[in-house]
Amino acid sequence: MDKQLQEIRERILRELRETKSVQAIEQLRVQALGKKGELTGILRGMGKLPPEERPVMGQMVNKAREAIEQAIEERVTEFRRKEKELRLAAETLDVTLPVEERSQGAMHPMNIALEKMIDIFVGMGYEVVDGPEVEFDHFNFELLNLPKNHPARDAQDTFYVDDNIVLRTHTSPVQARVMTTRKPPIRVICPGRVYRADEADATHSPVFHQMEGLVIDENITMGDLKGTLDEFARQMFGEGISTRFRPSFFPFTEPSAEVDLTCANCRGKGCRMCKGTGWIEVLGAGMVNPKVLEMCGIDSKKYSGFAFGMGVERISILKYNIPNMRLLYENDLRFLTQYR
Ligand code: 2U9
Repeated sequence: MDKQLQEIRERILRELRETKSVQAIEQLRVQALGKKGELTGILRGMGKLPPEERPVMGQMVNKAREAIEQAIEERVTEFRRKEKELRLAAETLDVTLPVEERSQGAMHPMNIALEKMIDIFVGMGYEVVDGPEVEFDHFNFELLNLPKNHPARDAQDTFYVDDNIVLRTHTSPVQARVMTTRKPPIRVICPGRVYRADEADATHSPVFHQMEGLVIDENITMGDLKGTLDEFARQMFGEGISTRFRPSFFPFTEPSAEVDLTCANCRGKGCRMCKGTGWIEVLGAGMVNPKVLEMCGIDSKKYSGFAFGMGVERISILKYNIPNMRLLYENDLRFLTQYR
């Protein structure tokens, strides 16, 4: 029997050295030491031995078992070590390798400017309100004191869908809708796309963007308008930038003003950008025409209000020194990625 034991021990140890996986080791362990294993078989057969030989054989079997278990443990440890080495090698990250160029997105300068414009007025308590771009003549013109035969309506400026429907020429109809559906106090800004039947050139586009604002309450004065726009100018273009009102006319405001801002380029000293004047015309504003208040169902004896309108392209061009409005629409990444 001890020859058999010797043969089993040597064969198992040899096969162990040739195993290629932990599963193969486990199979070998069961084959040698399991309930039906070869060593277990030897132990079962010891009953046939003379009693005085059994303790010696028992010891030999245990020694063989220990040798096989030791060898198995070493083999498994070796496999685990190799596995860990391979995994670490696979997960190793060489941080010195050059990364492939991943182009990042960038916000469009007009969106950057518009977000800032909105933030400034939301910070002053205004609500952002949106409205339809295909708009009734009624809201786009009539309620804004631009009756049917007014020159501002003629076809060269307006895209007509039909006699009563246009592509909105400003975002004023949104304020008109607000005034016909809400009671004062009203404090809204209305950013959005507007359409003019203009030929596209360096400073005009048939589609452009505006942000208008409207405040209706008791005792609203021109001083409130001036103070509001001064604060907007300061927050948008920096300290020392203020407004200058020049008399003007719009049918929907009375009095009306063209509003200049201190030239951000020369801070008012005079330069090429402001044609030496130190001022740049940026927006329009005025006190809401009482007729407009009345047409929108608001008592002009009790309430007054101011309104302003500015072009988002114009604000962006001034803020970012953009030489030509076309750059805003051509989607040239060399231009757009400057604003990361
Ligand atoms: C209502 C009443 C009054 C909005 C106003 C302007 C002056 C103005 C232009 C500036 C440059 C449009 O982007 S632009 O081309 N806008 O000059 N807009 S007051 O006045 C309103 C609006 C709605 C009910």
